[in-house]
Amino acid sequence: MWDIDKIKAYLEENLTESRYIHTLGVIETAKALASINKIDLEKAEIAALAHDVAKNMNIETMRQIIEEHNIKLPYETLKTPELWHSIIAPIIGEEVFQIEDRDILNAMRWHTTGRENMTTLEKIIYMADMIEPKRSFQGVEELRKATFENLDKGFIMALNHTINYLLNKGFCIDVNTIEARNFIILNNK
Ligand code: DGI
Ligand code: FE
Ligand code: FE
Repeated sequence: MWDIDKIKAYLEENLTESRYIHTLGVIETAKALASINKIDLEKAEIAALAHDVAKNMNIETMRQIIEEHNIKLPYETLKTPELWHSIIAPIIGEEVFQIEDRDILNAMRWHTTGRENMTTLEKIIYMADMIEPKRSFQGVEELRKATFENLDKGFIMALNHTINYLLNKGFCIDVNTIEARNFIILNNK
């Protein structure tokens, strides 16, 4: 079982101050969304607290951890280091924080790209990461409003926003991001 003080101490040691402040914002938003969507508040808090645990980790260290754990990834994920902190997060979650809950570990794992057929907790962490109070980008207010009205509606808007952003920047779009959007637009009634 996790020890929240141990997680906080690890984060204070390993995250920059601005990243820690972002994390506190994600906790606040995740708990609010959890309450609306009838999800366990403590699970939302732990997933939010730990989601960016590897964000400030050295790229070479992350590459090594991925290799050592023999994690099979689509080749575009392997070529996109911005995504690696989400692959490392559940490993630290399990091995260092003793988090055993699969839903929490998966919410940490999929917080950056999303994936097909996400649980409510996974969507909550994805959305809280994007709309926490410190986030400011064009359209964020509309996204906040939609997400608090209906999680899936906000999630579709968020995926559209992310894909548009990546296209405009000329970046590669991860296959999981595409699969997340295909799944939710085809299965959301
Ligand atoms: O870690 P945070 O900054 O809080 O947020 P995040 O985990 O959503 O990471 C954001 C970064 O991930 C940002 O640089 C864009 C990138 N990203 C998200 N989805 C994709 C992606 N980058 C690529 N190339 N492809 C994606 O599908
Ligand atoms: Fe992240
Ligand atoms: Fe984050």
